[in-house]
Order: sequence, then C-alpha cells, then structure tokens
Amino acid sequence: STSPVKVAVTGAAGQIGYSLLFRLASGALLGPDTPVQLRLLEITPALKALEGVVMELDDCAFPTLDSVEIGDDPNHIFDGVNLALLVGARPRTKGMERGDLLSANGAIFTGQGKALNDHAADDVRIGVTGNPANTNALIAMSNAPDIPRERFSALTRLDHNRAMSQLATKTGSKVTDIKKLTIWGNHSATQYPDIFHAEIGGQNAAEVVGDQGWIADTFIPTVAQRGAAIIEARGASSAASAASATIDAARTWLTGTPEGDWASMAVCSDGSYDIPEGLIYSFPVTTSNGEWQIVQGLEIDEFSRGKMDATAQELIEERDAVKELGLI
Ligand code: NAX
Repeated sequence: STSPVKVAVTGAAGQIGYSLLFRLASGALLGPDTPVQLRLLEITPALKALEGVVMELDDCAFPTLDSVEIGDDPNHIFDGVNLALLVGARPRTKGMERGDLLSANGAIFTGQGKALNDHAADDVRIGVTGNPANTNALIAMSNAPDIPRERFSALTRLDHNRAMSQLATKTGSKVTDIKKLTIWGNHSATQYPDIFHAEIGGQNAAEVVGDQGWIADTFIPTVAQRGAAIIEARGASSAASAASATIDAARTWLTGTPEGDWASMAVCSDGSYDIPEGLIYSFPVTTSNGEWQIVQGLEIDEFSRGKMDATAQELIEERDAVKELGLI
C-alpha cells in the first residue's frame, strides 16, 4: 500500500458531502491501496450534523479510510492537505442580489484561499465545486499567492458527464465510445458543450448526429439546463452526480487522461483560444503526473466562437464584480 492522501472537503455536512465522503472513503479516488485521511470543514452550526455523518462513515468500516478529522477552522482543517475539494458555498436565497451572492461567497473563498496558502501541503491541488464555481476558484486562487495558479480548478466535469450521457442516448452509443467532448467556459447556463471535436467510435460526433438543429436547439440547452431540470424533478439540486463528477475530476487530474482522449476542467486561462488570461475558464485538457495542459490547435468555427466568447464575457463580468468588491 502507498502513503495516505489527505483530502479536505468543505461543506461536508451538505447534500453533495453526503455522497462524496462515502465515495472518497471507499477508495473511489485512488483505489483500494491508498489510505484516505479525510479532513472535513463545516460552519459551526453544522458540526453536529457532521458528527452524525462521521458516525455513519465509521459504521461503513471502510478499509481505505485511515482517519477523519472535522472542524470549523480552515487553518486547522487544511493543514497538510494534498487535495482540497471546496464544495461548501453560500447558496442564492430569495431576494438576494447577485452582488450579495458574490460577497457572501467572497468572504468564504478569500478566507479559504489564505488558509490553503498558509497550511496546505506543497503538492496541494484545489477543486472548487461550490457555486459560482469558476469565480469562487478565481477568488481562492487570488488569495493564495504562494500556490501555483495551475493548482486551482473549478468543476465542469458534471456538465461534461451530462453531455456524454445525452450524446450517448441520442446516438445509441455507449459513453465509453465517446471521446474528446469539451465543455467551454463557465459552469452556468452560458457554458458551451462542444461535440464538433468529439468522436464516437472514432467517427466525428457531429457527423454521427448529422443534425445541426439538434445540437443547437436540444443538446446544448439540455446540458446547460440540466441542473434546473434536476431541481424541478427532485425538489433538490443534483448531489450524487455532482459528487461523482467531483471525484472524476480529481481522479483525472491526479492520475491522467487516457491516450486519445481529454477531459473538461475550468482552469486559469493562459490566453489559449483568445480567452482572456487569468479567467477560470473550462477548456479541453489532458493531464499527466498531476499537471494539466490545454489541448491546443482545435479549429473553432463561427458558431463555436460565438458561444465561447459569450461564456467568457459572463466570466469577465463576474471577475470585474469581485474586483470591484475588493475580493481579488
Ligand atoms: P448544501 O447547501 O446541501 O451544502 C453546503 C454546505 O456547505 C452546508 O452544509 C453549509 O453549512 C456548508 N458551508 C457553507 N459555508 C461554509 C464555509 N464557509 N465553510 C465550510 N462549509 C460551509 O449544498 P450542496 O447541494 O451540497 O451543494 C454545494 C455547492 O455545490 C453549492 O454551491 C451548489 O450550487 C454547488 N454545485 C455545483 C455543481 C457543479 O457542477 N460545479 C453542481 C452541483 C451543485 O449545484
């Protein structure tokens, strides 16, 4: 067996946490030979509920679960962590303005960014699931000047997985036949799920679909609005699928993309595809040895360009708003 990995999860007593912790503890991230040390952060009033979740973790007797620590102080919980999954965030409540939402989350992610900066392990990688995920990642990254920027990422893997599933159903194929799908931009309704570079069984996916109208009028809005459809059906936002995607994203980052495929990750733009430098924008990436690289050289047609720019524009506005608030 290998040395233990220390994984922090914030918002651990929440909906996503209730699925995520059990998957992490059972070895879904790094397999049966890597012991997992969980370090769980919650706000003080949620610590009691979190204690209950820890009782259940104990009761699973997971062979891979080495230890669990809980607390409400990020400086303590983030101490020595190799992976930080920032799930906890302030949801938008009725009557809350966008600025209020950004400042409430700003307070969380500035503080957590600083605590990671000061206490995380040198090899730390940080994945942000809590919404608005891209901009929360930007805030954490900007408040952690000693952590390389490439160590921050926001979750668009759920969108990626949703797109895989929709495309598989439409074409009667298996998700395992689909490669090189891309989510561009923000984890929001402006995201652009792109199948023009994707392959199904080695054939171009858009050609297999053969129906541009379906792509523009059904596929893209279905993927972009899937979160709302889940809320409508379930009466609660996606949780198990979000937890699963959070693990998929971290596993891909740490263990690499397969040859001939890529994944979608929102990472700090280096100006690739004319996306403004410094935005946390979802790109097609390959990963190996814990590092990601943006896939270069894809041909972008006018349709794709318009969608990529529209979602970039939304992220520029979010960035400018948090700059205005002094959060970055
Ligand atoms: P819940 O409201 O069930 O849980 C959030 C938890 O975070 C709560 O227990 C709360 O006490 C805790 N929390 C709040 N502030 C905290 C802080 N400063 N430190 C530590 N914990 C804190 O939400 P849940 O359904 O679990 O969703 C969590 C986040 O994921 C939300 O922001 C949600 O919008 C976002 N999502 C992101 C997705 C993505 O694909 N990127 C998809 C699913 C989900 O909507």
